[in-house]
Amino acid sequence: MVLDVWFTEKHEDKQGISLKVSGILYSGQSKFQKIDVIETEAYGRVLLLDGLVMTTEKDEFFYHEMISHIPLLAHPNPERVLIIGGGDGGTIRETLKHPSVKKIELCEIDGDVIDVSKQYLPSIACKMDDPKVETHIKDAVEYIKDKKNCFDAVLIDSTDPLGPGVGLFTEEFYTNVQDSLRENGVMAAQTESPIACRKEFKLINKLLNGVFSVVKPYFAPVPTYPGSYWSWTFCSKVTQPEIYDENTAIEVEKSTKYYNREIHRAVFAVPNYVKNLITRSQTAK
Ligand code: AG3
Repeated sequence: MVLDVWFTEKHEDKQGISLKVSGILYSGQSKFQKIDVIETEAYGRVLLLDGLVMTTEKDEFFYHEMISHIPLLAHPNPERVLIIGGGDGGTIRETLKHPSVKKIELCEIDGDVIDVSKQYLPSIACKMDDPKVETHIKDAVEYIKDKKNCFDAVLIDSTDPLGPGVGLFTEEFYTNVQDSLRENGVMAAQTESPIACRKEFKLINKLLNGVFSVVKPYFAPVPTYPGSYWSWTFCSKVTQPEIYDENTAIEVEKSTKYYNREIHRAVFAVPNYVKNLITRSQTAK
C-alpha cells in the first residue's frame, strides 16, 4: 500500500493550500495552541500552529527578509530591536545581519514554539541563542505597556488575528508600540494577505492609520500562505522607508535570497485594487 497523505490549510472553507506529507516530526498541545512540525517534499519541514502554516524551510526567506530588512535599513542606526512573536527565530537570524544592532529582545508568548523550532527547524532557529538576544516568554500586550521611548525598531512577527495573536491587532497595542519607539524608530508588522484576507488587511490598515503618521504597506510572495501573496506594513512617527542605508544594504544583500536594493525600491508599489482597499478603509475611519 502506498500512503498518500496530504495536509491542507483551508481558508474560510472555500480554498486551501495543500502539501503532500512525508512524515510527522512533532505534534503537541502547548498552553496556548496546537503545535505540529510536518515533513513535506515540496517545502521541507513546516511549522503549523493550530493547523495554520507559520513557516516552511523552503519559503521562509521571503517572509523573514521582508519583515526585517525593510524597516531596519530604513533606520539610520538601529541598535535596540524588539521582536514580538517570532518564536521560530527567522526574524532574529535576519536582524543579526545588521552590524549596528546591539541587542534584540524577543517577546514570545509560547515557549514551546521556541523549543520545538530549535529542535526541528535548525536552519531557521539557528541564532536564537546569540549573546545579543534576550528572550522573554511573555504576552507582548503586557510587556510593551511600560516600555517608553526605548526601541529603534519593533518587528511584529505574529500569527493571524486569531487565538493568542488577537491582542496584537488592536489600536491600544499599536499605540503602545508607537510609544515604545525612539523618535526616529521604525515598526514593521505582518499584515495578512491583501487577496485572501482582505477584511483583515483593511482593518489592520485602518487601525495603523489611526495611530502612526507614516503607514506604508509592502508586498511579496509567500507561496505557502493564504493567497500566496502577503503584506507587511512599515510604520513610524517620522522615518520614511524608501530611503535606506546604502552601505548596509550592500552588505545585507550578499546573504539574502529575496531582498536586494531593487526590491527595496519596488516593494512599496501598491497595486490598484489594494489602493482601493486602503483608501476605503481610511475614509471609513
Ligand atoms: N507569521 C504567520 C503569518 C500568518 C500565516 N497565516 C496563515 N498561514 N494562515 C509567521 C511567523 C514566521 N516567523
